[in-house]
Amino acid sequence: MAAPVDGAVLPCGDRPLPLDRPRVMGVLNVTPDSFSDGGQFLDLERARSHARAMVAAGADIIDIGGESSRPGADPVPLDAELARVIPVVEALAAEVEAPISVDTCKPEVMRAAVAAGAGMINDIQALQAPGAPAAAAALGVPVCLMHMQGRPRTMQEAPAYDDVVADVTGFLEERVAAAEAAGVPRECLLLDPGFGFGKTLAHNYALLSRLDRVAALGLPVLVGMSRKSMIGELLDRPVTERLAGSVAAAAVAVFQGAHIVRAHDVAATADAVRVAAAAASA
Ligand code: PT1
Repeated sequence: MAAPVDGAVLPCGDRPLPLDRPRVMGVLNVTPDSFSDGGQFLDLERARSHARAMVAAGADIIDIGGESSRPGADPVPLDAELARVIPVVEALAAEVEAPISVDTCKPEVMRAAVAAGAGMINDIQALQAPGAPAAAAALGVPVCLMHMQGRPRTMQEAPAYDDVVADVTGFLEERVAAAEAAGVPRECLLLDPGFGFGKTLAHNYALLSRLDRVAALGLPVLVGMSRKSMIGELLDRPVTERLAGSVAAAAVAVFQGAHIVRAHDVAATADAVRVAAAAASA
């Protein structure tokens, strides 16, 4: 684990989360077009049972998202996102002990989700939407700032960087400064290099290999590689056959300093990150 955040505790409302060991964030998609669940969890009851199963399998956080961000995905209107996400946040906050994170870029969704019991904001646009920095500052919960080049619909058309590691870390530093300037305390910030978000296969693996540079910024690092193209393209495997590759990537990330791994396959990921953390701290 990266030294600068040892002892950090994420202030997720009434469910503070110590980062003394690597944590697994279980993915709960409530989108009809989600890239690997096929809209299976649109139904509230299924979302609840899936979340409970992830907690039983070792999930430390449940990340609820109502707007798909896989390559090619279209934006979702505010009313549709609220209708998908808020009932699920409300139900889960009442029945699972793990903190609930809301995967959104919209300040209105951030506010409604925290009012419904969410204890963390996961923003793939790193608070670049108008009103998002002020909303995050007022809500007082942890915020994950993620790097993305472009927007989901077109981000994989022609990703280009001078130096992907320097460009991504530079962007994250700038967004940390913007968040702090808006009143978000540093203790509330996490960083994510955004695997698969406007990146070629080579860009993604360069970032994974130099994830220590992101960790060196001194804030907790979150990563999401589960079932993504960076696994599938490398191995020539469809989305249903990416478990071993995803788990390997999670282990590498933790060895390189990641604190939270966002994953679909919670039990396997939880074991892998414990092995990686033991090796990293030996
Ligand atoms: C992520 C992430 C996320 N990923 C954070 N939030 C997604 N903080 C949603 C592909 O290449 O990495 N970090 N929220 C899912 N997005 C994608 C992107 C799914 C790319 C698939 C791909 O296949």
